[in-house]
Amino acid sequence: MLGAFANKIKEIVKKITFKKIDEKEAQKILEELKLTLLEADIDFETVNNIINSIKSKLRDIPPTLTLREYLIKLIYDNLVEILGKEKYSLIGKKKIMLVGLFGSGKTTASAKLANYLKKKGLKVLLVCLDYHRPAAPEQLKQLAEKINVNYLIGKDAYETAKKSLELEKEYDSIIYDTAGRNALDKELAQELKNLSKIINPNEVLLVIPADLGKVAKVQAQEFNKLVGITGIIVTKLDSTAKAGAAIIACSQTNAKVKFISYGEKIDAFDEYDPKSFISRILGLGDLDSLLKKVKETIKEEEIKEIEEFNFETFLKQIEYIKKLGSMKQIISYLPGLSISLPEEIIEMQEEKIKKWKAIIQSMTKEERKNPKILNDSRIKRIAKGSGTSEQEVRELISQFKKMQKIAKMFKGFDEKKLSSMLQKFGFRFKF
Ligand SMILES: Nc1nc2c(ncn2[C@@H]2O[C@H](COP(=O)(O)OP(=O)(O)O)[C@@H](O)[C@H]2O)c(=O)[nH]1
Ligand SMILES: [Mg+2]
Repeated sequence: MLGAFANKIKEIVKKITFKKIDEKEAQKILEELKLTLLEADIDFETVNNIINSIKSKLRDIPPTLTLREYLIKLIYDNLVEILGKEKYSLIGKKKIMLVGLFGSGKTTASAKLANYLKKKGLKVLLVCLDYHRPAAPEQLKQLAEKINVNYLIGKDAYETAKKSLELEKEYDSIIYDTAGRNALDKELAQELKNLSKIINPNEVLLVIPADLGKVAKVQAQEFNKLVGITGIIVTKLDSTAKAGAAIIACSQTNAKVKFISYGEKIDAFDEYDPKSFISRILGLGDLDSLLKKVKETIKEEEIKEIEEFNFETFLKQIEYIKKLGSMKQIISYLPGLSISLPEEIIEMQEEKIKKWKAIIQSMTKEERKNPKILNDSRIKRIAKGSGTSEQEVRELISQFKKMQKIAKMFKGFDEKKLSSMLQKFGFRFKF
């Protein structure tokens, strides 16, 4: 729905979320982001500032965040910055005039806006100021009746505008639907200027269809020069691939996007909330759920990193088991698997773990990784080095072998399923 820009941003975010990245990779990703922003027609200086600011902040990652989490957060924050920070409210704005070219969606948006304000509990009047197209007043009338909102239709635009002012006290909000042309010609320009003088609106909202893409910026600037627009309604977000570019283009003008329309239905209309819009662009929900996703992925990777079962990981795993209390219960949850863990390991004393640590530390790296090579003379040497008896070393090797057998059984099991199941018990265990 949001077009090429959104797709590219989504790709970038996915790269960070689901793949391991280092600092070098982060720099590459930032170059990609830079190109994407430039392609969306955001001016060079803004883009450079954003990228440089992210780069310099990346040198100082907060201790509670990983590089990935921080990078996502920085990109998110900067997109919010580009697209406008504030959620907008029209409440309290009495006279609202909608302007825009023919077919941009003014009449539809007028009704949608009226409905939106009505739902907020305001008394709204819809005023037709388009008498160029014979069918225009009828269109407004039908829409107004559909949403059950009062409307004012007269003979011509100026007379109707003046008449509406007499009704001002009776309403919380008056919405003016004006005429459009195919282009912003002299006649339309003059009419809008005159109407604006009569009404003296609190808000002038420019209606721009999203399929204009980047051109939206120029149109916003032209209308702004003419009648001084205070905001933009971007319509037809549902029917174009250029929507992302249009929103960005509009956000680059002084008048910010205030509402979005994304369908023919009356309630396919909303306040433009940059944060939720960016969430949609990123495709992964809001920042919090995004960061949660990153965290989960990182956890999975950490688990994968626990190496093959050998003495190096043996101690780590014993400590996990101890923390868990009893493996038996977990194992009983695993379908088609009934094994029992050596009681000695479950009920092991701290004292013993300390001794085992000493023994393992006295092994060479090779011995730890490949316990098969532990012959009599090696065992003798290890016992001496760790201040334990040969029997204690043999006992450890025997326990290790038992664990290794279990590890092998688990290996045939779907590893991903197993570790995610174990994770549910707060247990990081990987055979
Ligand atoms: N798909 C879609 N169509 C829209 C949207 N807004 C307006 N339209 C349609 O666009 C056409 C022109 O709308 P209209 O309000 O008459 O434009 P106006 O000439 O500016 O008053 C109509 O057929 C509307 O139903 C929208 O957000 N999405
Ligand atoms: Mg119209």
